[in-house]
Amino acid sequence: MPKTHSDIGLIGLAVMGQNLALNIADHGFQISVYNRTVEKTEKFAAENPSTPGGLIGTKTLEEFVQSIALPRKIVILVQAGKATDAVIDGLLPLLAPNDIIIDGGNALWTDTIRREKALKEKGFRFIGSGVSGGEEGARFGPSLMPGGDKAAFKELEPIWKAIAAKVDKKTGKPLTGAKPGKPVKGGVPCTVYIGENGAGHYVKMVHNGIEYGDMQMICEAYSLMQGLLGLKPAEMGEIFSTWNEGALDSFLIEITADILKQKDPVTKKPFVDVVLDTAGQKGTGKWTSVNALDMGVPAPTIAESVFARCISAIKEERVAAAKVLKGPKITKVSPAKKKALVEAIHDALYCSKICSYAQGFQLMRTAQGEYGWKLNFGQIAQIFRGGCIIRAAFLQKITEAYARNPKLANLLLDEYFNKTIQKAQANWRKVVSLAVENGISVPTFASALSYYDAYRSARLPANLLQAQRDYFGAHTYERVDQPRGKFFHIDWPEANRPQLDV
Ligand code: NBP
Repeated sequence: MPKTHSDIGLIGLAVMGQNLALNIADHGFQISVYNRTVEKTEKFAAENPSTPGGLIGTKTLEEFVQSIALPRKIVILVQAGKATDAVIDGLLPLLAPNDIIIDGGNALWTDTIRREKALKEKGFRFIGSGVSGGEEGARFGPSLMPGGDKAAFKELEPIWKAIAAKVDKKTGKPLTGAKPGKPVKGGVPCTVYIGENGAGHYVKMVHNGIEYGDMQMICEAYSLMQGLLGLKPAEMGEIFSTWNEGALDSFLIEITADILKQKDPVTKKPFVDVVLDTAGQKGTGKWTSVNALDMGVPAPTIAESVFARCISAIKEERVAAAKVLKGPKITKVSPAKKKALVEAIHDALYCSKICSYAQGFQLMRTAQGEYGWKLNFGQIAQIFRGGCIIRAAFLQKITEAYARNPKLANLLLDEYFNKTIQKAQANWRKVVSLAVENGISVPTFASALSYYDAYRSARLPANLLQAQRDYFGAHTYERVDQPRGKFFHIDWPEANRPQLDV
């Protein structure tokens, strides 16, 4: 018998909404669902007549709202942007004070800040929750990054904790094996209250930026093995499987191994060889990079991963350019050196990954100052361990680093990461040099190395740069022999006159 009122409601029955609704119902919560196109709701409800909690399909927004227990919890999972605003506008006249709207889409965090403020003024509560893990995560356990009204999240928390991915308490490894109607039992849920207003969506955005970086770095490792060693996809698949047993153990390495071993069902050729080399994007990597530029935080590796997709997209132009622009001929590495080179590429990937995460966490650290959030970076790394695309054993090391020092200025300064890079950097440099010598594009490996070298430089050539700025624009400069914050200017055409303190 269905309850008279559902525990929660969900609007938007595309991939994410359907899977999250089934996940919620699997955990014994009765859920009402609504979709703009009514046929989708009818089909979805008809296909899922007997979930543990119960799924109630509704045809109108009025019917949907009335079917949910007060104060209502309503999850929106529609296209981010205008669609989310349209759904909220439609809901508002139907809601009661204190009802809670939860936006689970990939909203821009500034939109979430705006929506939370506007809804609070009208007496409603708003949570912007990052939902990571794609279709599979939504169905069997996503990583959930809720931000917004803290008291409202307390009311949502039992459901969010129930449906989130779970990791083993001791090892931090994701608990797998969930099936429809049979979620995993026990474990630590991959969700925690992130912070006020847009904090959850901000952290989700940076997660996606880091994901862009991880994916591009893996592609560069693949490209190097192919170019320098001439390895076949299946051989590389085996290497990635081996890597997945060690420090690089992660979802993305695991699926890369699977992909490289996969044959194309049509031609029986290696599957990767028949996939066109143009990558799409939905914008969260770009948002992360634009925000890094806006806040003046160096996140070059993440930005390079977005640009790598941009350059991949201009396929026809590249094909034409390839006929005109010449580079060095690739010198294949001898088979005797294969093992050492594979190990070096592994190390280059791991070091680059550390730098990319260091940049992502720097972004979150700066944003918390900008928006007055109190972010717990160790906990954030912890909830990335299960459910989401960047889940990796490596995240445990980040949690441990912030446990050692919650005020850590940069992950690179943590003893584990510092020692790891010290041990591996000769290999990293060798790989980037080989890539440059052989004309193989490695934008993230190279930019991560450059970031590392710049970050560890007590003196950069910006002295010359600032002098140039003073020369053409009278932008002034600080001096090495004077306290910071004291500015000087030279009247350049007559530079030998005594300098001015401005
Ligand atoms: P989409 O982002 O493709 O959105 C489709 C849904 O939005 C449909 O239910 C559609 O209703 C509804 N919708 C649109 Br479009 N305009 C609407 C409007 N004006 N009023 C009401 N409903 C409207 O779905 P998705 O891929 O499931 O993603 C949902 C959210 O989750 C997005 O914000 C996405 O960025 C985020 N996300 C997606 C993934 C992923 O792997 N796909 C992962 C993590 C987060 P209709 O059926 O009537 O057209």
